[in-house]
Amino acid sequence: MGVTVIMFERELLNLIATANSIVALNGAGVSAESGIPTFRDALTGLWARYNPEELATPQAFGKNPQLVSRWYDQRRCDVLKCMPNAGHIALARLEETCRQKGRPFTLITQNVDRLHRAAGSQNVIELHGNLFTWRCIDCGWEADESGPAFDEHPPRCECGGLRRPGVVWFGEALPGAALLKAQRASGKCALFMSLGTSSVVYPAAALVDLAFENGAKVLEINPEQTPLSRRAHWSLRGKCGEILPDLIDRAGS
Ligand code: BV8
Ligand code: ZN
Repeated sequence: MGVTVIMFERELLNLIATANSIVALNGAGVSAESGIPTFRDALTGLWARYNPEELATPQAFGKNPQLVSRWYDQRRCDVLKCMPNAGHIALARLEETCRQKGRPFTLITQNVDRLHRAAGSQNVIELHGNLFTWRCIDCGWEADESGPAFDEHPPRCECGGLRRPGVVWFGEALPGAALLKAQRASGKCALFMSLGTSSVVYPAAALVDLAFENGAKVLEINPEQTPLSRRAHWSLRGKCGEILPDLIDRAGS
């Protein structure tokens, strides 16, 4: 496992074990150890010449629906072959322990791969949608697509409209109810864990401010420094799939 033995401060372990409310905000780094490229490096191979922020927009879909549909369908099929990793499983375990003790635990994810659900997490807020829900841009048709790759791009609806992935593109509003639920939980928690995210995509990256304002303690886990690192009470350099199971075990929660 190669986990650097990190002397978790007693206070952090105690907080995980007793905090009356915990929020975890996850980014692509949590799924990296399941073999899913993080958002910044999602563009490998044939996609290398594109910038994700250019492909993940309504304008890109309007301009080149075939290309954008192909990219999302490729990611959907790639994710179908992936399994939750030890980080996802540790978070599902923490949620269950908190539930048994009547302590609210809210998992907010920016990820679109649904691996938290696959790991058994129940209370998951998907801020940016997911790769599996596709909808018609004209008639509102919507369905979960977990089958093989589409044979036409973009898939065409019976009404003649084009079908798009149910993700939130740059420039699109996040689902109102999901964002409100995430903001409420972040503003009330005693411990906010920022896990595997570059903390640069908004408004998700602003949730931690609500936690700080409420006097919460903030933990970050990321192999790299982020704009949050200096502000967090604990910023652990390492992989979620390695640190989270160890941390949650030691907290005995
Ligand atoms: C909106 C779905 C307005 C699509 C995604 C201020 C306020 C509001 C908006 C803005 C603002 N400033 C700028 C904006 C605009 C924009 C934005 O934030 N731009 C950024 C780039 C500056 N925000 C928006 O457009 C949002 N919409 O605000 O609309 C509005 C309001 C009303 C009406 C109309 C409009 C929409 C944002 C959502 C975009 N969609 N995803 C898709 O997936 O294709 S975001 C995308 O980035 C993914 O969801 C991804 O999860 C997310 C965030 O990135 P990360 O998860 O952090 O991933 P990243 O690759 O960046 O980093 C991975 C990290 O993991 C790294 O730090 C790495 O070190 C670490 N790591 C790697 N391995 C591991 C690890 N960590 C731990 N363990 C490991 N093993
Ligand atoms: Zn339709």
